[in-house]
Amino acid sequence: MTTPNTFDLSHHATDPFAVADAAAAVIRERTGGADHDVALVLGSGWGQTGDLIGETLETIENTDVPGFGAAAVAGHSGVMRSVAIGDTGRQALVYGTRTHFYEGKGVRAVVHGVRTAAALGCRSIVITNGCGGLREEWAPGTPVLISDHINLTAHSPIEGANFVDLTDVYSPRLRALAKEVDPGLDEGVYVQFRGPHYETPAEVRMAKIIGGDLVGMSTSLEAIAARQSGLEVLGISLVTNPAAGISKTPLNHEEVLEAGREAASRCGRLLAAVVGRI
Ligand code: 8IG
Repeated sequence: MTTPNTFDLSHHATDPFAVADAAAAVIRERTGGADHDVALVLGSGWGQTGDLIGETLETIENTDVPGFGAAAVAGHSGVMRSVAIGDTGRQALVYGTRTHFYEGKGVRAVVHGVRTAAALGCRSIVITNGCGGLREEWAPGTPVLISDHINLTAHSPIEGANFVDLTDVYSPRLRALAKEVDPGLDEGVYVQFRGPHYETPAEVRMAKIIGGDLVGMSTSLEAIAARQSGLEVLGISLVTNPAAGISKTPLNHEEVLEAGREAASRCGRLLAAVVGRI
């Protein structure tokens, strides 16, 4: 026998996929073994939209599920729900909140919901967020399909030499489906900053120069993890405010919540229709 290794670098002592399996097992048990083939992450402004997908069959406190924590953002809900998808007989797993990278819990915590969805058997995931818009024509309350992203966190959810292809992170098939449902939808490139502070006007100008249309603090790390797990990804941003320097007024979180309330019906109908046909 070798000497016990007392120098336990605990981060590597845990397998994040094993924790996702444990989480999926709890969700499966709480939902009577139901099949879930799509998951949704409801970001800022999207909180009420889950109800339009269908009847909530089960509500599970995040804190009851291995690896999940309570909601850290005002307006987010610290529960996940199993929702009937219309009358299709299928169910969606709807996360009422997410862990943000800026919480400092590490990237594994950020993508745990995505990995749990994959462990549960989901084939696709709809990742939503509230964000700042770089195009003046996108008034607060405009939903925009994410066509691609620029990850400025300098982190990846993938550990080790696993070179995941990100050519079509945001599924062209699902974007086309969303446009069939709502032909007025625009597309844009999402730039993930670390946050939790908003950008300076100079950073917003930079985001535009490097090809961005939307700025936010989530989604791209989750989308990368989803692709690693083979999930098809639909990303939708709700422009809740013009990014700093695009408008004259300072940013505040109340404006974000208000834009969400106003856009709830368009966004809810969009999510419900897409999930019903996914
Ligand atoms: I809601 O303007 C929301 N989230 N980084 N910038 C960034 N994140 C956001 C913004 C924004 N609005």
